[in-house]
Amino acid sequence: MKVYDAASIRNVALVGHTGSGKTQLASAALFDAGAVNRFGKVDEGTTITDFDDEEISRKHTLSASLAHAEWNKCKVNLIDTPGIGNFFSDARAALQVSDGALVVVDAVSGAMVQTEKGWAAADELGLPRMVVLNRLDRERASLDRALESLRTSCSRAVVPIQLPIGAEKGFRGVVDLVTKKALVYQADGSGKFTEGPVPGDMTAAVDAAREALVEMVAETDEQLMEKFFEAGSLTDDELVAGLRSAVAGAKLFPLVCTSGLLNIAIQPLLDAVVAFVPSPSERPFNALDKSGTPVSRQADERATASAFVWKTIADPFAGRITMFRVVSGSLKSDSTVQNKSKDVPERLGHLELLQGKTQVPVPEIKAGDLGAVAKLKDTLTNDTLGDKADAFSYSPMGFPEPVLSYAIEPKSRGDEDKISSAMHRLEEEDPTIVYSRDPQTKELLLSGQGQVHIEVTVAKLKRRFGVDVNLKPPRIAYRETIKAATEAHGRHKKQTGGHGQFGDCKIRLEPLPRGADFEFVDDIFGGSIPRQFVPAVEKGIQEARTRGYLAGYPVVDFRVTVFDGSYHDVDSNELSFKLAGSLAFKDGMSRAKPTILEPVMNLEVRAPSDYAGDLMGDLNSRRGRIGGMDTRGTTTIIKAQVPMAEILAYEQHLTSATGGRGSYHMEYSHYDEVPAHLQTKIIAAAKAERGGAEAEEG
Ligand SMILES: Nc1nc2c(ncn2[C@@H]2O[C@H](COP(=O)(O)OP(=O)(O)OP(=O)(O)O)[C@@H](O)[C@H]2O)c(=O)[nH]1
Ligand SMILES: [Mg+2]
Repeated sequence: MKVYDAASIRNVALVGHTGSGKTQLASAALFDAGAVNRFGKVDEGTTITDFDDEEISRKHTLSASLAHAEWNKCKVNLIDTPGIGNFFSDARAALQVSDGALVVVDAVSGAMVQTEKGWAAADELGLPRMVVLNRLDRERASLDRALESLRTSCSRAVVPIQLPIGAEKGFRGVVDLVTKKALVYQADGSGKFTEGPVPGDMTAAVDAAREALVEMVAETDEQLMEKFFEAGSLTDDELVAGLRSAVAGAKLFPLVCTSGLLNIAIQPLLDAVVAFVPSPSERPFNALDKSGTPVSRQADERATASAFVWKTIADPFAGRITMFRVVSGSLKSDSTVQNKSKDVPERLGHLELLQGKTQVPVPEIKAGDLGAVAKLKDTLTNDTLGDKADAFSYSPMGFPEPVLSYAIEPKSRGDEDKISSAMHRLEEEDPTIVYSRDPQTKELLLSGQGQVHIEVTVAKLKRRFGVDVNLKPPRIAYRETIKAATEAHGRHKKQTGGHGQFGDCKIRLEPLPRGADFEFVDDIFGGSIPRQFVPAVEKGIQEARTRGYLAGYPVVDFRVTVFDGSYHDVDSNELSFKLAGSLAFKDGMSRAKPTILEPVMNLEVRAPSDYAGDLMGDLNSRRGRIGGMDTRGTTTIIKAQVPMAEILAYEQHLTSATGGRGSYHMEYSHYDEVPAHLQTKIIAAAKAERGGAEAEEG
């Protein structure tokens, strides 16, 4: 394997809506460039980048993966990313280590939710972009319609640099608007084509599109603008150079036309990547110095070595696989580097280049290139590897908090320990899942970005780590509280010969603001309860409040003040005062207007505006409170607060209601009171459950 310097590397991430054909496109590119000798198909499970069992069986990319090919003397690193919204953070991470994004768009549907999301993420990073208008061989595919949707939802600066030859089933190739050459393909998957003049019936369209391109390029640069006005046009060289710097500055986004499945017009796409996407040597990488001030690092081969870890894979056999971008210097196999984020040394074994799942060992990886290494000890995603003496680290990426939790339970008893070690490793691989134990219900909880995400994680647990679990319907963590202040009395007395028991206390209960949890105040004067027994009263109340009063959920946001009581010289002891506390609590709760609280979520829904009315109606019926509505192009964004209990299955609803064109984001907001008629149901359900449990115990 050759070693490439930064100027001869192109790092591009393929992003876009699920089903737009990213994986198929990567497969065609690798085949046409001769990196592999078989044209892999998504539908046959034979692509390089969808290699995971789960990806093959679902026919969707679930995790970003890396492949590479040599094209026009450059090493093109392709990162194929998931288009399903639940896995977006992996696409986001891929963009972080790329110098350009290939935004892949289905020519039938045009811009979709994940197109926009990918676009926005690239925008935030100031990343150069090209649009790949794919699946042009399909019925109802249209450059004009797709371009219009891209211009409204992504950017007005999307500009075709090719026109398609033939339409739908008859799509055969492209005319290059710069060179005015036509490439006509065999459309048999071989990727073979012949070059010729512009077909006669296309000359007018080609001239008009070329003129539009020239004008848009000229508008990005004053000097070019002047030349354009003087000469009435631009030379090919001026056009290419102008386009190159406009792309690098994210001022223009060239659009190319392809069919990944029929292997049409992939070579000109690769040509455009090499010609227009900047090399790592032109894009400094953001870092933070010791004081947290932003600094940037050049892809300078002679500088000290440093690398940014953008992804970790939990492989049950190979252990941890760490994927990184060498930002500066050169990383060497069998060397020791410093993990700057954790301030510990790391021993590097064999460095590897990745071709999907295939690992190719190499002696070194230079600045600007992407690679991997297995079995690092302490290094995880977001860490910086580098020189001990250097005082900077690369800016870490943010990951979204989970929005949904499911209780899981091992299918076979005794698998709990296995679950926890496997989950720990999956958490390293996927920072958007959280594994925990519910403090109230004691159940094991798996939290993630949505139902598909949870299902895929559970499937990984099984396939990779041999742990089979049942997914239970998610449980709502209700709480109880009080709405009125009251005084209460509890007395525990037992005198049946021998040693008796005596404890007696008077308490006051008062509501506290939401989130205050619990306060205990000792207001005993004159020793009506001996000092040493006051903690027992508190303990009794604490235990009683975690058991709940109405429906077994913990009672929160209230204060208890113990202000009086009495004792017996011989019979009083800790246990008696604990019981007295618990009795006083129950007595107080009966008058303190107890009520049930539920978690409420902040919800943001995006969908084509046609669906807005229906979606709002649906949210109302889910007890949602609409907080605002906004339109962006043809998309409507609805913001609402909805009780968690009402949107557990929202994902399926949204998908079916919008034909997959809607997306949502959800996060915890606050606790709010449950309406009375629903409280009755919750209490009845709890009673039924407890009845069962008590019968079992008895
Ligand atoms: N007709 C036609 N079908 C295509 C083309 N490209 C991809 N497909 C098919 O579209 C489906 C989705 O293709 P993928 O490459 O898996 O799409 P993706 O963008 O990677 O999807 P995710 O991995 O879910 O994000 C597969 O059945 C492909 O065979 C194309 O150019 N023309
Ligand atoms: Mg894919």
